[in-house]
Amino acid sequence: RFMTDTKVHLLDGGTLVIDGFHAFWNRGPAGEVRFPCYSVLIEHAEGRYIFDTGYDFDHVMRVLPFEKPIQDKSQTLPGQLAKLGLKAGDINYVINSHYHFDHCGGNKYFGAACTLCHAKELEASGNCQPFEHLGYSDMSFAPSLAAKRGLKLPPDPLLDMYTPKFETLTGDQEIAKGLRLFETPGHTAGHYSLMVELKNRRPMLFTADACYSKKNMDMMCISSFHLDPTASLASMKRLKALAEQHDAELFYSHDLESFATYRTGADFYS
Ligand code: 5PN
Ligand code: ZN
Ligand code: ZN
Repeated sequence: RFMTDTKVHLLDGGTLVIDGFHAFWNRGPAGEVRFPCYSVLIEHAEGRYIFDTGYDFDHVMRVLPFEKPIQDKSQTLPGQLAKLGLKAGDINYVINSHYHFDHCGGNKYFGAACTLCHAKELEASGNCQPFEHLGYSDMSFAPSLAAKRGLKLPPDPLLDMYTPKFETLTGDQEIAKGLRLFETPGHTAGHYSLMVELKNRRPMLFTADACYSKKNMDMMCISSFHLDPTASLASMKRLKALAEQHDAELFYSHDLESFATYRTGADFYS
């Protein structure tokens, strides 16, 4: 590949609903909170990376219809990539922050890519706690682990030809120049957040589910569905410290108000 400045595109993956007591643990208030899911495409001199792959509409309708997914065809990963003149086969690396269904639902499009994640996360997804089963309900990203858990995947032509190659990591890692993964465990066992350095602006720090929204950060209130509340809070504090140390801008995983201010579609960060 020829040298180019790194570009970041945010790929809109639609929205879901959770209860206020899940969005703001032990605080609420109760009531529907609709939030966005999105993927991050990084065009880098060393390859094309996608950080998280959103949710699969059919999976959510089958397993968690109460989360009321709204996702049109243009909000699938093939739809979002097509807007940029790209196909799934153009992606070299998939990075998963963690393996909850709303972050790995589109992995199955990327059979040609190398899949990066924390070693502990891959282990946890194949051997999770009983209260984590809903979070780790979409095992299509790793058909062999699904089989190990005794989960039968619904028929899907995409999966017939899908044998993902995983590369697991531990600790903080610079996976490519200016592309850094930071361990932020607690929400799950092996959760990573991602910092991207760019030429023309402050670094972008993608919290993923270590912090759902700005309001969670401002209130130091964790969201629900966590493995370890104490570790979750420590990771939120770590993200705040990292943002200060690197003068980075925080990008939250599930924040409708913030997402409305993010660049999407053909617009990008560089
Ligand atoms: C959006 C959402 N809904 C349910 C769960 C869950 O059970 O674990 C993680 C999660 C979610 O991110
Ligand atoms: Zn999650
Ligand atoms: Zn999530």
